[in-house]
Amino acid sequence: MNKVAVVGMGYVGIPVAAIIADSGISTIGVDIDERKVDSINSGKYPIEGFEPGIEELIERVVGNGMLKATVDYEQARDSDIWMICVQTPFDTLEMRPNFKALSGAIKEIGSVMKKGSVVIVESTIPPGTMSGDVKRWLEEESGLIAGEDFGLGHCPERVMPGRLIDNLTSYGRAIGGIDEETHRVMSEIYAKITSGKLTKVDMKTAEVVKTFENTYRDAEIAIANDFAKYCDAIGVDFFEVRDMVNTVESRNLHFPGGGVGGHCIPKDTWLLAHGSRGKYVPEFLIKSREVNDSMPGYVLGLMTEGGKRLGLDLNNCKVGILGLSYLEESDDIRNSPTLSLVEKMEGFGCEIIVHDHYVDRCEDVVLTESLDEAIDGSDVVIMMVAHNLYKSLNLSEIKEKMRTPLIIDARNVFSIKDLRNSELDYFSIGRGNSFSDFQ
Ligand code: SAJ
Repeated sequence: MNKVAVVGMGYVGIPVAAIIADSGISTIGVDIDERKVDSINSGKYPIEGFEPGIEELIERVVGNGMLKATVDYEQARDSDIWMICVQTPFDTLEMRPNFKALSGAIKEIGSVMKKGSVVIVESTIPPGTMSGDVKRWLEEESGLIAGEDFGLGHCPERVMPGRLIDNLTSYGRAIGGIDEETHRVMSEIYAKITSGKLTKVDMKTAEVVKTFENTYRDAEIAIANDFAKYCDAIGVDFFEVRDMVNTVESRNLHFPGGGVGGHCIPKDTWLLAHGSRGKYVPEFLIKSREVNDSMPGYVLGLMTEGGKRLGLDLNNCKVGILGLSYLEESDDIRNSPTLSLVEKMEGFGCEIIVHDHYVDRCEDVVLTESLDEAIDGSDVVIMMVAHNLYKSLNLSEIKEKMRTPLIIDARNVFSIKDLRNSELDYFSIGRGNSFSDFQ
């Protein structure tokens, strides 16, 4: 194979393209966002957040000409392999996948792809999508037949923010090919990307591997959230319990928190449920999703309970929320629990200021990069993301700056000991601290 095209220059597509280019294969990254294309072509990684090794890798492969990016699919016309790494969100209002990016990419590819090429989807999709929509769109657009004139495959991405290159080059992969020839080509290219085990399966099995992988995590987090609510209700410290339960090697209780965000976990349960096309409804998994979606509301409940106990008029107070991104040390605000919390607070008349030093713009909130602006004169400070910066905050200094000393720690950023010594009034999710802790 002489040339690979990777469509979708996001946090999945960029390292995929760069690692293939670094293996000595001429690679072209395609994206509709000119800003990203220009950034990559200048040897820069266009996404914020901490990604070890990515800057040097891009600089090297762009510098030696093995990787270039473009907005023009024509420039990738002679690619032997197409890899699609675009987002596949789920529309929870319409209760169906939003395939705008996927269908757009596939139709563009269909209009230029050459006979004998192989199209591989890395994006997470409902089981049955490859042999359904994807195959149909490609055949309609190209006039070619999948499995005869071109290869078709699904190799779900498994990268995790903060560990992109490490994951990509070490994790095993499900190689879901339409036929033996596609399996051969996929095995050859993925052997250049990862040292992990490559397992040949059919396309639907590969689709299920990925949706199960994330739905499983969603359910694990929901268990932690439900346990934490239980512990709060009866005055037990969930984290103390968690440490003891997890001493059993087959247990792995996760962490409770103010919600489950990102563009993977919150949607993959719905993609999985959609994929069974009514033949089976995974009720437990859907309930887990609902538990996780309830957490921003739970944070709001702690705030209103605390405000009531302190005689706060929540219609005339200032709330400082620390953390907007969905995950610590990230700038990604997709499905951010903080956005859900702010939306739920719209009914109140309070002033809300959101701080996040990783996020430089968001139209939906009043955003500041100044911690003082978020904390000074506030009646409530809500810790929604465990950014490292927040872990070094001094609680006594916070108390001095606040008008009313109410802290809601939704990410267990502060130790209970420090909170107790701070003379602040507080709630931490799962710490079982009823208001008897208030001085
Ligand atoms: N979260 C909790 N409690 C936990 C873990 C996470 O509330 O114990 C929250 C986070 O705060 C965040 C959300 O869940 O809002 C998702 O966090 P995540 O750590 O799952 O990170 P993601 O969304 O980047 O998930 C990705 C997924 N990787 C892929 O889809 C390829 C997931 O499968 C990985 O397990 C996860 O990274 C990872 O382990 O880092």
